[in-house]
Order: sequence, then structure tokens, then C-alpha cells
Amino acid sequence: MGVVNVTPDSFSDGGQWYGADAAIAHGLELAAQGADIVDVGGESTRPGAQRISQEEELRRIGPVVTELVRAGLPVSIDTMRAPVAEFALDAGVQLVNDVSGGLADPDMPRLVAAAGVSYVVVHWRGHSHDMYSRAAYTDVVGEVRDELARRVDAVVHAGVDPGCVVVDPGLGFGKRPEHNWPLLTHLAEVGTLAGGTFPVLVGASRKRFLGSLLAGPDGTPRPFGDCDGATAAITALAAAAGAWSVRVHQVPLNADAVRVAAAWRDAAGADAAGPPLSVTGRS
Ligand code: PMM
Repeated sequence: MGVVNVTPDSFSDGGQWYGADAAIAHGLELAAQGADIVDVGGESTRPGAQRISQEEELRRIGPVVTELVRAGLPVSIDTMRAPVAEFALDAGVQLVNDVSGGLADPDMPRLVAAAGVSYVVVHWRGHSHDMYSRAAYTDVVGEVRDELARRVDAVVHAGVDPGCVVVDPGLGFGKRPEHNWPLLTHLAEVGTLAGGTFPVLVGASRKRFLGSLLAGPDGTPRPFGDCDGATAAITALAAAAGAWSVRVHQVPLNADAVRVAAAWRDAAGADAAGPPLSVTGRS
């Protein structure tokens, strides 16, 4: 899944694809480089971000979603707002990526259910402006699984087909570096909830915990744009562990990493299909 952030302030690529023309060209480029899905978002969720208006979000994503769908790409919409998702669904997107897992807008699950598309339910404890105040866990994997299971139950109760649900541990969303790593090493458990086993999407690309991991000797975090090697390493490990998809800013390195993981799984005789290829089905 290639990321098209149509924002001036996303933490790793804010401003780069802010204009509609640049964003459309970027989406086409990501698909040409091997992205199976292009994820378009208009609202930054970086730590501390304040919300933008719905009108502004629609203004940002509107022409980009419309053009990328018209170009024949599988497009997903990254939004927490049902009216924005509705616009994108009418335009023809195949997946709704809701980082709030349906918590930010109670109309979202019903809307996605009626559209019959895939729904990425992300683990989330609240909006970005104060998300670190909620980053307290005694057993991060257990708590994220329990909270995700409750969200999946809620969206299924609202009519979403369980076969359309994808879960995501929400790396960095109300989580500090020490919370992200155990989630990454327990991806299979994250996807195995009381209500069934679900495909898992991983969004580690260029996140702050990678900059911290790769900090210089004086403790200065590595700049976001120089974390693509670390992102690709996580992609390989996550794909080898059976992740359905990885959401990334830089596609070629990560597409290679997925192919390495597929060969690795084949050689190891893993029974699951491995790399994430289908927009709507489970791998
Ligand atoms: N992270 C961001 C935005 N959308 N969607 C999903 N499903 N999972 C994520 O981890 C995720 C997301 C924030 O990252 P960005 O601002 O660098 O795109």
C-alpha cells in the first residue's frame, strides 16, 4: 500500500504532494512502482496535530481520489470522517482506512457496511493532539488485541462483513517506541481475535520510533526520509510473519522486501499465502 498524503504537515512527507496535480502524479508513480493499493489521505495524524475541517479534507482529497480511480488504480481512502469516505466510495475507492477504527465518527461502520468494501480497523485511543497521554499499557499486545476485538465486534454489529475486515495495531497511535516493538513481534496474535482471524496491515513506514532506533551517537533521531531502509527491514519481517499489507511511503524498496519474504516463506514451507496481494480478500 503506497501512501499519498495530500497534507502540508504529515510527519515524514508533509507538503511534498500537497497540490492535487503533484498528489495524482505521485499516486500514479507509486502504482507503477508496484503498489497494489494507493492510500489517499487529507488529514495529518502526526503527534500533536490539530484537526482540519471536513470541507478542507474534502477539498484536498477530492480531485486526487477521483483521478486515481479514473486511472484504474485500486484506491483506499484514509479518513476518520464518514462524509469524506462517502465521497470517496461514490468515486469508486475499494477500501476505507479508518485510523480511529470507527470511533471518531459513529456513522462510519454503517457506511462501509452498505458499500460492502474492505475496512481497515486501526487500534486507536483518541485524536492526535494529546495521544501520548493515553500511551499507558501494562500488557500492550493483550490490551491492543482486546480493544481491537471490541472495535471489530462493533463494526460487524453495524453490518460490516467480517470477511471485509482488516486489522491494524496502529503503530505510533497512542504508543511509544517500547509499545510498537512488541506489537510488531506479535502480528499473528494481533490478527487473531475472539471474533476470528483477520488480515493484518502494518503502518511502520518512517515513523518516529525508527528515527529513535537509528539515532546518532549524540541521540539525535535519524531524519524521517532516511528511515526507508529500516522500514524495508520491518516490511520483510512483517511479510514473512504473514502480514496482509504494509503501508509505506517509498514503494520500490518495500516491494522488493515483500518479494524476499515471499521466497523466504515458500522455502520455509509456510502454509499461509504470505505477501499481501488482494484488496478485498484475505491472503
Ligand atoms: N499511519 C498514518 C496514517 N494512516 N493508516 C493505517 N492503517 N495505519 C497506520 O499506521 C497509519 C495510517 C500516519 O502516518 P503518515 O502520516 O506518515 O502517513
